[in-house]
Amino acid sequence: MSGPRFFRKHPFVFIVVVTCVLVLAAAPAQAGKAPPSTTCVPYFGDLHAHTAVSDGTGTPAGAFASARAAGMDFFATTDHSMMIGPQWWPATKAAADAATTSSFVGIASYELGWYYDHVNVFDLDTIIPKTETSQANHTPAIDFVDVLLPYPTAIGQFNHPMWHEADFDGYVGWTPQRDAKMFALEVYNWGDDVGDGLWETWSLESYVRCLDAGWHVMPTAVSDAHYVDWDTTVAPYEFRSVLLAPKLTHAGLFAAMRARRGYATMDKNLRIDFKVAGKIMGSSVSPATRYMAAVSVSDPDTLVPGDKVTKLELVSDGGAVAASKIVTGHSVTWAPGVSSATARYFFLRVTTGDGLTAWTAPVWTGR
Ligand SMILES: [Ca+2]
Ligand SMILES: [Zn+2]
Ligand SMILES: [Zn+2]
Repeated sequence: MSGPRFFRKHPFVFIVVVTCVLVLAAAPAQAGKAPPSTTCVPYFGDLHAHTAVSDGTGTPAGAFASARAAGMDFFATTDHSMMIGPQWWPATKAAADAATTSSFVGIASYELGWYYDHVNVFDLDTIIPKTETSQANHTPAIDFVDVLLPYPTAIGQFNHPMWHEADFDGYVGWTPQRDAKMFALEVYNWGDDVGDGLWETWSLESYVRCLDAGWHVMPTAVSDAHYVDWDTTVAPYEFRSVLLAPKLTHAGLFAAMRARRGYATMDKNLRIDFKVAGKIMGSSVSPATRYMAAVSVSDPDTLVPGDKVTKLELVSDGGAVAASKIVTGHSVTWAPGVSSATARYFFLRVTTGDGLTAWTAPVWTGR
């Protein structure tokens, strides 16, 4: 939800406000797009959904309207690139722009597909042609990322990594150039994961495997909806990808993506502020032997017992829990200190009364 709308509904709830200034300075080569504000707000939305433009139903305009009605701040339609075609892309873009206001951003994006592996591409007006015809087209993550390299603004998200258990072939093939192109990994994909009973374990393992392979990605939670209402009104669906941006605009959200500044949550309005050594999630700090973290988590649904925060975990390399704390409350804080001479990253994992609920982007240690 947007700040103003949130205030109208919950005028007395403290809003976690985080500073962006250092993070924006550290974001790769998009300074021209960075908004002038230095204060970040968490914006809640979805970065993966389909319409009848490809293999879903309904129109992009309908998808944006549905997301808005559900209280989302942004929504991306990501129809399959090989089905959008040149005739649909302008119309999809026009629908996204028409839906965009001061309190909502519609994003026209698309999903590049091979047989197993899919990548959503953001901030690119050109459709990169790709086909998905046979299992023979299954290729390692390397080949996915390389098709983005010629397009300076394009950034990608590793989609549903455990679909067919492919897991992007273990994320082998990291290079700095490829790393700069991939900003996110879907840890929660409603369409593909829920119901198999293993998805939480798989998602955690996949996210850690990707981070351990060197990729700088933030986690996202998406619908991958293929039907009308785009899951936005289906109880108890509350998946949200959260982007910490100074402004609710296309440029502001894309800058947040480039800075890996955000988190994945299965609660529609859980607010997380997570810093290490004074730097916000998505940042890199200088290598050290001791790190101080600062955590603030709050949920405005104070009458919902399941939304109470029950556990906070600081997770590091290999998925190891470096520190944890049992808590209880709809608004909690924590300031753990961790000694390590080898850790390459720390991220926060949040459990609520409903179970494992949210993971943040890491703070990287520069190792
Ligand atoms: Ca909530
Ligand atoms: Zn897909
Ligand atoms: Zn999809």
